[in-house]
Amino acid sequence: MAEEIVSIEPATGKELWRRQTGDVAEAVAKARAAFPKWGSESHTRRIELVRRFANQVRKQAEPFAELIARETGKPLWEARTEVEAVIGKVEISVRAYQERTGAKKLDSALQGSAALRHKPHGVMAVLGPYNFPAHLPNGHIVPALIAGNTVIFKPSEKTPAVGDFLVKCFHAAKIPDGVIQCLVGGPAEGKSLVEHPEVDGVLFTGSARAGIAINRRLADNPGKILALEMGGNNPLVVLDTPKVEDAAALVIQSAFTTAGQRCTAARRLIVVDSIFDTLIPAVKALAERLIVGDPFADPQPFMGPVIDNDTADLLMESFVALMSRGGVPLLPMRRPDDALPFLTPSLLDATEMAERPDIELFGPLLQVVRVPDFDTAIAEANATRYGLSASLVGGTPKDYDRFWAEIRAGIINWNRPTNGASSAAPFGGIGLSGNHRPAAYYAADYCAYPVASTSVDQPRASMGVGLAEMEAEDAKLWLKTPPKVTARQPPS
Ligand code: UN1
Repeated sequence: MAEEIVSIEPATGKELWRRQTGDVAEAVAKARAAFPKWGSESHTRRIELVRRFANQVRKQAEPFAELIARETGKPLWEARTEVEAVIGKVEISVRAYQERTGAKKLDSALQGSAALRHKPHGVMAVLGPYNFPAHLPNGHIVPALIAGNTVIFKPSEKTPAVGDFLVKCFHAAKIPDGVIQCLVGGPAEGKSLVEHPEVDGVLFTGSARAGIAINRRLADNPGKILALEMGGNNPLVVLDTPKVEDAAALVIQSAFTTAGQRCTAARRLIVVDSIFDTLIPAVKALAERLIVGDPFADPQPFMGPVIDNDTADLLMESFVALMSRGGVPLLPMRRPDDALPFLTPSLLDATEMAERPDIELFGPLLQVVRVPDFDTAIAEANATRYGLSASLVGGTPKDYDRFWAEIRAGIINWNRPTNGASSAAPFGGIGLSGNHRPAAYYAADYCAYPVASTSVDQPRASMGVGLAEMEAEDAKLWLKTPPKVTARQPPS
């Protein structure tokens, strides 16, 4: 019997939405059946349709933002920025398709013409996260559709209502039902979608643990395209700066936006000794002033709850576990109501901790490390298996040059937050953060495969070398009906 997925509003604990889990085999058959027609539509037509989708989203921007705020708990002001990002993704993806995967004629030493063009893979499965339940999957869906793939989108089981709304906007734009589908489900549906032999590609955004499991599942299937956008244990390094308040604001934005539920959130604040005693009190003072509250509260909060009670439990336990390993609480994590997942921003000094666990703690928990100098700061920042984002705050242009050169990450900023990465740039990381298939501007690359062709209007060939002499009798026959080819030297 099919199970039900029930979505709970984190801020109230009330049920928001429920639906039976979808049928994977049925969805794949439908996507497969829709592929030949969609894949052979002209690019112009597909682009026209995704632009119509952007218009549909624009028309329903406010109810969409409200649903995102309700289902994720993020403040309404932030949910509105997510809807804007969904709309903005369309033009960025149109441009990216043309610039990265368009068609071009190649200069060729061969006779005839040579061309580079791209083809869609076929049926793509998109597995979405809950922190940006519309924008991040949309960043795979739109490029996949433009390239000519059909798509089955399985939203996170924590944010299925937003997934369903998003897909309805594609259908309202008259993109056929089989071309983009929303498959409601949990890990079991995700697993069978990934493994289904008729699924040609898997585009995943989520935790490293889940991404590694998918990678393992596809080990015998190297032909399936797999894009993994995973997490980070992102460092923010602070050097001397006269602008301490600004530095503190950058720390807060990096660590606590979306209640710390960004893959690019700063998890580790690495501060040189000379500014530590000035910066940390400023960060602490600002963190204490952050309003944590209901997504619809007026005035608006800075951050809402984390996604659910299990996540809140895990984060509270992690804070205590870090303390038991020698972490010193600078600002303890609090949970004002045990029945709801609201958490206050927290800071913990991890300098004296014996072994700092290199894991992604997906919430408002920032670990601080005090270092004597820039050398140690860089070594500390690189002491991770992840490599998504990193920022340097303060210092000189020369310091940033060095930081950029020595830090191992896919996003390296100066005097800017670790998060809020531009959709117009490639978005991905190294190590446990991804598998070298960055999304956003580079999503076009994994949504189509290149095909190189050379062509001439008639068959024209002859053997220039390596033929045995003909027997005399054969030669006579040959002379009666001479072939219409002229001997040519092979090209040098
Ligand atoms: C973030 O930096 O918090 O379009 C996420 C994209 C990126 C996502 C950024 N702009 O995929």
